[in-house]
Amino acid sequence: MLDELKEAVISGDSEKSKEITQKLINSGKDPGMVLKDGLIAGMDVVGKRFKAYEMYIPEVLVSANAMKSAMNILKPLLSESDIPSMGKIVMATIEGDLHDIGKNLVSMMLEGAGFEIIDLGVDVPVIEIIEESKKHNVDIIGISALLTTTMLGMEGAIKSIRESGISAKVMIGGAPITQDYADKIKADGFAPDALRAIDLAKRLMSV
Ligand code: B1M
Repeated sequence: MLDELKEAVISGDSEKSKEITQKLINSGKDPGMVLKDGLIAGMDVVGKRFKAYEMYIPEVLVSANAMKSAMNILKPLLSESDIPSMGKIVMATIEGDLHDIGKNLVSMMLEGAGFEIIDLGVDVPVIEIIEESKKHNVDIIGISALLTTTMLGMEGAIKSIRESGISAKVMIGGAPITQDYADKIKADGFAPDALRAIDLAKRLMSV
């Protein structure tokens, strides 16, 4: 049945993924195993297909939703140690910017890959990013910007984050951002899409 769950995630069937997850739990399966070998395994395939241009953003979102709805069943049953934690990430859309579709997609994919996400939402002042990062002792701070105007605020945000003494790595993304810009403002990393954001976050955790 774990394979069926994996397939339900891949095909983005929320009802089926909830139903199978519930059945697996009722039959006594370990919630950690359901998460790892069903949901995360499914999102892994989605990630690979997205990278190979065999799946597109709307389909990835639907799969991520199927995973999320099954997660609602599993979460109360999982102990801290069952939840694979690749690292803790604060995610935010920069101050002045209300775009969150890309950020949410990146957050969902990172969650699917095993990262713990603290999502601060949109239009987030850097002071809030700093306070929340300290509070949760995060490994990575992820900042998204979709406007060429708000993108410019990233430089000051990174400066303030560094000055606050936080050692978390800063990754940035969003349609107007380029690797050159990320290098210029001394971000630790840039990812052009949600899949590469996973690779980047994994890399940042290992340096
Ligand atoms: Co706005 N908007 N918008 N908008 N909007 C753009 C960005 C724009 C390019 C449209 C255009 O003119 N062609 C333009 C910006 C122009 C510019 O800056 N040069 C624009 C504008 C001008 C505006 C307003 C100013 C319009 C107005 O009011 N006059 C206004 C600004 C409001 C504000 O933010 N203060 C505005 C408002 C809105 C809506 C609210 C209507 C809505 C947002 C709804 C929402 O997000 N909840 C909206 C939308 C939907 C868009 C477009 C059409 C689509 C953006 C999107 O969701 N893309 C957009 C045009 C476009 O991009 N084609 C546009 C899909 C999403 C999955 O991609 O966000 O790039 P994206 O995320 C990708 C990657 O960039 C990366 O991974 C994601 C997945 O692969 N990524 C990261 C993103 N964040 C990352 C973080 C990472 C790593 C990777 O690490 C932390």
